[in-house]
Amino acid sequence: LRFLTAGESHGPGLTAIVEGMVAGLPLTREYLDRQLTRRQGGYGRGGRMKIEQDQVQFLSGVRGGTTTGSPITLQITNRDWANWSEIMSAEPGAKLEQRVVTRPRPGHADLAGAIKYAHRDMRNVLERSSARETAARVAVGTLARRLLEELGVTIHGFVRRIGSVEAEVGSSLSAMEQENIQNSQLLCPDLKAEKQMMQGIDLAKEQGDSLGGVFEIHAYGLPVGLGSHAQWDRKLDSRLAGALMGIQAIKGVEIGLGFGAAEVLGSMVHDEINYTPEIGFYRATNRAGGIEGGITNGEPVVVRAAMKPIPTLYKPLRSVDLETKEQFEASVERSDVCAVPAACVVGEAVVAWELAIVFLEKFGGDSLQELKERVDLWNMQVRQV
Ligand code: EPS
Repeated sequence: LRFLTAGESHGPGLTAIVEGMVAGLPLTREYLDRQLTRRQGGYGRGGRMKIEQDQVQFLSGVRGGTTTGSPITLQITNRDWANWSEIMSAEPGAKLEQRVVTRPRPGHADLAGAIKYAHRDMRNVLERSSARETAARVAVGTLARRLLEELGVTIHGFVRRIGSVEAEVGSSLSAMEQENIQNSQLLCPDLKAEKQMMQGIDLAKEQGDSLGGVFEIHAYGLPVGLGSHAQWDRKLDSRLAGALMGIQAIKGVEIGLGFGAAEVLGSMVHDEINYTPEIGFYRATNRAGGIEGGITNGEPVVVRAAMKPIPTLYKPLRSVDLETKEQFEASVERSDVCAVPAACVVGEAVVAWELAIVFLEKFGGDSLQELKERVDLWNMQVRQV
């Protein structure tokens, strides 16, 4: 299972090609669009999201609402393209000079990217480094989510922290917390914390600043045995960390107790092993976050990721012009103040993708039916261990 995305933030749109998805998976545009809409939302988003209305078009690989096993091409149109078609045109006559960027934003890919690719116009970098690209990754990850659903796995993401405000959340989400997340503009299960988070975002906006935070993702219903201890790049935690770090603005990833495990004694970290004939092996706690030795242990997978504040600020930060070499104080026209809820939806998608990969790695199969039969057989065998 693999994919690539292409597309610029103000180009005609985003494209992804997915290779290796099983045949026979029921799939609708609406299913993908629901996640795209979730990604566009969240308190703290800027003006661009009022322009876009992300929807997927299938250009290949799906017929009559079912995958065929052929490569799936997904396309999402940028509505803002209408305002940029001459500036972003592929033709030699494009009006590039109209929106040349020579003033790099600290914290963005602008300057390092321009130096690396020898660009005098940093738009050539920022158009691709923009988090707009994550719309395509959500579409791709949602294909995986659909597959996981068929295998009895559900993915739940929520915002744990915005700036200095942390939500109080149990180690596994209650039905009430899941409902709160669905109704929250910040995907936050703790409604009291949500209010304070919103105040924090309002304050940052007033001050022309931005705010980051932490989101957390739980995956329920995973069998024992996904991933492997046998090689570094087959460890599920390694894969998840890489996928989450690959989301724009993510600066840290934790699994289970994460960094907290480094602060306490081993007896406070490891999960004791229990057994009953009805359940089989299980743990009373889940500090490991469902993964031991890079392999799922049957408990929910729990991961967190930290997002830095968005580097596009109204508040001037000092920088140096690429052409004149003069120092200036950056000013911008349009930006999100906080995009942690959006990043959380992207996080759910990339986690779903990595889980689908380890499922297919272990069980293989070219059709959904074949895969399901193999997973069912495995689950039966595990209960008899
Ligand atoms: C982004 C800047 C903003 C965000 C954008 C990411 O776009 P614009 O420059 O057009 O105002 O809205 O995010 C998206 C477009 C999106 O779909 O999430 C950036 O510089 O990374």
